[in-house]
Parts: sequence; structure tokens; C-alpha cells
Amino acid sequence: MPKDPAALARRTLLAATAATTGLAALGAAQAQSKTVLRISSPAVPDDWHAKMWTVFKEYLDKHAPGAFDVQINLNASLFKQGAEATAMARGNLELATLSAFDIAKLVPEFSIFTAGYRVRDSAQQQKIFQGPIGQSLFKTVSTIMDVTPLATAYLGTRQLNLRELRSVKTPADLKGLKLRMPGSKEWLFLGEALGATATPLAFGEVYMGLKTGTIDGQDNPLPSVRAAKFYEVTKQVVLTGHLVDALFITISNKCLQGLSPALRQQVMDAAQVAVQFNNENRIKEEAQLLAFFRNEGLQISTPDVAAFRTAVHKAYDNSDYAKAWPKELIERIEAVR
Ligand code: KDO
Repeated sequence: MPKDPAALARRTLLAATAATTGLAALGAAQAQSKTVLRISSPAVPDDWHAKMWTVFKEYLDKHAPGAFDVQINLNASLFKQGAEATAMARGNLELATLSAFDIAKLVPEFSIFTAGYRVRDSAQQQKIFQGPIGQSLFKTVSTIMDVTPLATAYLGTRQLNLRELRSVKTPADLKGLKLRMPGSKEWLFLGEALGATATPLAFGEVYMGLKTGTIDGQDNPLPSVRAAKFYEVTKQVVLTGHLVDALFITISNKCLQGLSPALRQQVMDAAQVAVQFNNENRIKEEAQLLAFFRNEGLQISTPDVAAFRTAVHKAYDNSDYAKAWPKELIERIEAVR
């Protein structure tokens, strides 16, 4: 034992450093042995499909402790909206929520689910994707895109949300209205089919666009209008109900195939539990939100939905999209009750 206090201090410091380094090495080894699951979503933290990722993470932490390092990146902070599928196929991202619009770019028949007034409600949507139609479509997605959809989240029924009051009965009443849509031709087609002038903008820029007037309106399900606070910068909701929208929890095949069968099952179960959380809360909230918006001073108006349906069906039926829809698939989808 050195008598010199300085030598003693040096020794103590060396021992402490060694211990810290050892701990750090142990931590790094543990972190290394965990499978990192990077998630990217444009959702705002207060929306149900953002919160569902915490449910996903908690499920895995509980049922597969120490196996995964789940990293949730919201507000498009990791990848910009629409870039997730490519990032996953390239191995730069493990999980995301893809829309039918993201998938339709590479799997043409998936554009059935981007078309307005095709799916009736959330119950039909869930049955379609949980049954044989979904299974077969998801297999095609996996083969073509190298990513696998695991579960279907109900994003909600899309409605119009306008900056200024406007009498909207039919698509003709939207003529010249700059309607923000997400930035892809599949989305813009839907906006034009509704009769508006579709204007592409990322979700994260919509609030400012509405506030400053670079756009006249946007379309989203009511829970997202609430969570992203669009009601603060708009005056009207028009209940067109033009798209029963879905988001698919999707995993890169590279990640999925790298998991043991047991861990793969845990991830699939976690995805199911997460969408269940989203779907229950979103459906419940969707039914209550009109009262909330009225209270916030918004006018809620009901258009001639049949006129919108007819116009939107006509636009799609006359488009190249419909050419990729197998007749038998459309009939099977319509028969799902
Ligand atoms: C939107 O940009 O309007 C949209 O609703 C499109 C969806 O596919 C999805 O990307 C969603 O935004 C985001 O998750 C934000 O809620």
C-alpha cells in the first residue's frame, strides 16, 4: 500500500477508470447483442399511431427482455415522409408505417386502397387485411418490395379541413381550392379526383401552410386534425369521408429474416398489440371529435357525399390505376362484410 497520499489518489483513480471502462465495455457488449429496431414515422407524438410505437416497444421489452433496442423517431426526424420504404429496402431502417400510397408505387394493384370510396369502414378494412386477401397482397409486397407488412392500423376516415368557410356540396365547389396532399402522384390524383387543385406538401409543413395561406385546405382523419392541431388554423370540416385510410406496420425483410423464429413471433405479436391499441383509441376518438371541433369554433358541414362518390369513382375508373385492379379482387373486396 503506498504511503504517499498522491500515489494513493493515482491508484484509486486508475482503479476507478478501469472499473468505468469495464462497465462501459459491458454496456457496449450488451447493446451490441441487442437487435436494433429503428422506427421512422411522420406522426406527431400526440397521435395514436405515434403512441402505438411505445406500446410496441413496451411489449417487446416485457416479452423479450434484453433482445431489442427499439428506437422510435417521430415527426419524420429520421426519414422524410414517403422515404421509409426505400430506406427499409436498403437496410437503413427496420420498421415504419407504410401507407397504401407508398406501396402502390411498386405494387400497382394496391392502388385499390388509395382510391376514394372503395373501402366502406374500419371493420371492413380490418377484415380485408386480416383475411386471405390481405395475406396474399402482403406476400406480393414482400416479394416485390423486400419489406413485410405485419399489421394494419386504421388511420381513420379522411375528411376535408378548410382554412376559410366555403359552401361545399359537390366536387364543383372545390374548383380552384388549393388542397394540400402528401407529395406523390397517387395522393395528388385523389385530391384532383375530389375536384380540388392538389398541392403537394409534407405533413410537417401543413400547419404553417394553413396558417400562412399557402394552401386553402388539407385532408386527414379527424384524430390527426386534432393531434397536429390543424383545428387552430382552419375554420371548417367538410365530412366527405372520402378515404378509409390504413397504415401498415412494416418490417424490412433483412431484419425479419435475421431474427430467430421465437423473436420473429414476438415482433409480430408486438405489432398486433400496437395496432389494436391504435385502432381502439382512434375509432373511439373519431366518434367524439366533432363536438370538440365545434367547441373550438369550427363549422362542420355535410356535403352531397353521393356526388363526391360518383365523381371520384369515375376519375379512378377512367385512369390507369383501375387497369391494374383485377376484377375478381375488386369483387372479393366488395363482398367482405
Ligand atoms: C398525411 O400526410 O396527410 C398523412 O395522413 C398521410 C399518411 O399516409 C401518413 O403518412 C400520415 O400523414 C402521417 O403518419 C402523419 O399522421
